[in-house]
Amino acid sequence: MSEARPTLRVAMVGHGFMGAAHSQAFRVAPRFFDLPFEPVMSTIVGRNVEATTAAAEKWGWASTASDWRDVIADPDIDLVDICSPGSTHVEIAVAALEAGKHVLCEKPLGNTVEEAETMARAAAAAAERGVFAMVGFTYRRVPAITFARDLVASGRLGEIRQVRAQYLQDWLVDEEGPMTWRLDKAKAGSGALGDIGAHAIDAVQFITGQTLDAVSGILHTFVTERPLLDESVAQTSLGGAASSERGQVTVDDAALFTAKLSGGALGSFEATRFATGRKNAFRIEISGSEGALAFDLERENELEFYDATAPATELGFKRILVTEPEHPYFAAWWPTGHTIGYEHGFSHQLVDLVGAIAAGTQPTPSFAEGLQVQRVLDAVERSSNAGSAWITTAATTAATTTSATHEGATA
Ligand code: SOE
Repeated sequence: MSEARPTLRVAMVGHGFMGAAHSQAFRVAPRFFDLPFEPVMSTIVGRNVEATTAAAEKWGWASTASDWRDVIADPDIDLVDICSPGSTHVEIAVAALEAGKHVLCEKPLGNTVEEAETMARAAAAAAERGVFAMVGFTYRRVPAITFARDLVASGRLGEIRQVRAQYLQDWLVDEEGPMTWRLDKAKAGSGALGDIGAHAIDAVQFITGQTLDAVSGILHTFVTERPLLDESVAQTSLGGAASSERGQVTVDDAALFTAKLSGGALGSFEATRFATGRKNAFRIEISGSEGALAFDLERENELEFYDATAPATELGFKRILVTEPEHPYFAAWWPTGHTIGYEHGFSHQLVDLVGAIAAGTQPTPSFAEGLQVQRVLDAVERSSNAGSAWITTAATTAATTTSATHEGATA
């Protein structure tokens, strides 16, 4: 019973979109999954005292703090959950790990490769002491995506030859849509590339088991100035009320790139906030020698599977409803066919994190995996700056353009 479980006392930094998503996971996951620890929602941290207090009351946090250093210094906190903008990740994560707290950190891991390297080093040192860090690529925990990974790993697709990944949103199409921290490079690191392209990179690497080793890309900002937010009006994490002053958009609105994967596959990737009409369409298609898979987050309980070894008369994509108790994570939820939604990935993430902490094993994705995604993001940006030249993502290639692989580059 839950009363008998040891506790895991949590402090969460941030109270925007991700703060809400993580809070509901802390509330719901322990009620549906048999967790080895009972997460306790101890402290929520935010600089705006009024907004933080309101979030604490709404989501059920026991106390508030306005400085993250207070929870690092608090011996009663076991886990620090970082849901604040990318620019804050490195300082908070390193301090928390050094203080012996486990860390869950939203993606992308940092705003630069250097920051991500610092975080990965701190995580490796902490792991030696049984203190663990995980980066929040939550889509890995959508049952259909986990199941896609299982199908690929079991060989059902044969040799993977091509992948196509698109993450399409349209919330910036309105040119008068106001500035948010997500459009400020100093806070967010990059735009569509890091915010949603990072998910595409991680999911493709997770499903295929291959890394993106070289990329050629282009970043573009369609609207370079937007109204500043009116600070006197309450804001939401994705937008708010505009004032008459304008600010500079310093990140990409859209990112397109092609990639060479470590196992020989080719990939095409698109991450955009300008896909008019597409709200949160995260699509992945994997083509192999023996089969293919297709996934769309807007229909996240489904996975399309094409078995190329079937008799010719039966060939065709079949739609699998990934809601059987035998499918990943599903047994803890509803009877077959009773679908789940966006927020469930955050519960699954918590289940896996708590399970790994209890077992004393490294949770995945680790900060090292987060660093690898950061290298890909960095390589895409450098490629775009170099006229779409091919850039390798290996650790030793900072600012290197590989002339041998300079194929099909366009301005
Ligand atoms: C969080 O994981 C996140 O990447 C957000 O930062 C994006 O804005 C959202 O659209 C997808 O999820």
